[in-house]
Amino acid sequence: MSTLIALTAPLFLTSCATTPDVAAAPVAVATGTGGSAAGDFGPPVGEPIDAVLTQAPNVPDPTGRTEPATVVVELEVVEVVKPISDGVDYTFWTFGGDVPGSFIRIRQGDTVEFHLQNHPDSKMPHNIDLHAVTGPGGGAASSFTAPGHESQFTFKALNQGLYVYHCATAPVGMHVANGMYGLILVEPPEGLPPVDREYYVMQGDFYTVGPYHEKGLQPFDMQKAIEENATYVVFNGAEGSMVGDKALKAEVGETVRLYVGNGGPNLVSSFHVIGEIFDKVYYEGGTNYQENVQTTLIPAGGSAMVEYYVEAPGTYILVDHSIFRAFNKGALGMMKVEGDDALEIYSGKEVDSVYLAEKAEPNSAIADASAQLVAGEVSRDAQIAAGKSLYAGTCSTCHGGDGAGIAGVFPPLAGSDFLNEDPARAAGIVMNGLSGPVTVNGKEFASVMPPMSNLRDDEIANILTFVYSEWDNSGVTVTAAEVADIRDQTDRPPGAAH
Ligand code: HEC
Ligand SMILES: [Cu+2]
Repeated sequence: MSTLIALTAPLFLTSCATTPDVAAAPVAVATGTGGSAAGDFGPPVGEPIDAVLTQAPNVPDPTGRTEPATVVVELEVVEVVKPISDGVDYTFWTFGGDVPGSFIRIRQGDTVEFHLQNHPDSKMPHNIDLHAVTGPGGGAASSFTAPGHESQFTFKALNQGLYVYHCATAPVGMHVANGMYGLILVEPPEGLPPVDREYYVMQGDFYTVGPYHEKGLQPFDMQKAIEENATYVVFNGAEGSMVGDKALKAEVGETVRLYVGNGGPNLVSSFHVIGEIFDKVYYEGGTNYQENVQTTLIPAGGSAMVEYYVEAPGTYILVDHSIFRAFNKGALGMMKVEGDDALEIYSGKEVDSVYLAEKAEPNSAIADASAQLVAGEVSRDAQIAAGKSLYAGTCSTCHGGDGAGIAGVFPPLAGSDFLNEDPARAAGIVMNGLSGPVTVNGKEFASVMPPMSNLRDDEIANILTFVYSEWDNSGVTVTAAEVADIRDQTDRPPGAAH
């Protein structure tokens, strides 16, 4: 191991506005190959360059430089309230206004003059630890910044690679849990091989007082965070950040590179794209790559670059393959690929809506109903529209898209005397399941319906209001409050969520 890198100025220990002359300081590197020994460490050439920062999923253009430069990075910490899911708000602490923080792109050998600003409205002091920095604390000691202040420090990027940065102000876990992380790419001197599309995807786990999908502003739950019991696991700061209109895009015949990070604070990501094989994975964000990979591990506080060529059109699903996180905590995104069918490679139907449940399509209807509910009152029309999507994803597998069921196996919901007799009982069945025998329209069923324990009260209310509005059913409206009452009255079966 060659680790003998001597930077003469003690720049990481001081928190001051004057910048020691890092660029001019001699860099002594051990002889050897690779790592920080193989670089382009000449003095910065030309005028200082202002870094272009981007918000996920966008990535700045390649630096395109063949010589090291001084790069000025200005990053502002802002504390913002934003949705983490439909109808669920969270107070994020951000580098640059969004989670993950702004993407920073530099070249190995660059001298980075880093300015960290903390917005005057912030409640907390913050700092930054960049894993791309060689020096104690990765910049943290030099960048402690009170609200309304700015700090400055300078570092030379000795190692190429894709690095996480994060806040390291105590309590560190809490700052990271609130979204304080992002990626900095240090290109190799010759640049990375060109690709057609580059995207920035970063996973994070979040801990809220209310359970998954409980509406309203949700505070951070320290105890859940300590127990690593995540309420949400999401890409790019929110459930649904990359679905529907916001899906990543590519065309058949293009090469795609994803810069994937994991902010944690706790969980390791088993990053996978359903329907694609990674042609190359620069595992752990380093220099070497592995080929033909299905799922790559991304450590908390780590990264990977994954590359693939897209041969067939359709929707590809990005997940954390710890799969409950994808379907029940939010770790699901999409890449939509357009182009001519490649039937010799894949002949089949588009995204399977049964597999993906209500996540298959963008859900403005579900978002709308959630927003109305949070605002005070949700209209019957909004409930029906949301319930329709939820039904398609949750109930149609068994009861059919038309509510007809399957004779002898799944009872009908269309014109069901049993359903129409007692809406409260129907709500109880959805949350707790049902084990036969049960007689519907004169026919006996002796089967088992599992509890739909992923559904919250408002979702059950919307589904039932939809079901009752269709197929000659009674037309009653079921409210979230009514469902909540029923939940309070029933004993929850063991293992049921919520
Ligand atoms: C995995 C298959 C499955 C799914 C998914 C499912 N059900 Fe059922 N459901 C059944 C079965 C089987 C029965 C009959 C159980 C029995 O025999 O006791 C049933 C019975 C019912 C009944 C009472 C009988 C009737 O037809 O009126 C209602 C109401 C009902 N389901 C509603 C729903 C709703 C609403 C959803 C979606 C939230 C749903 N079910 C999802 C399998 C399912
Ligand atoms: Cu912080």
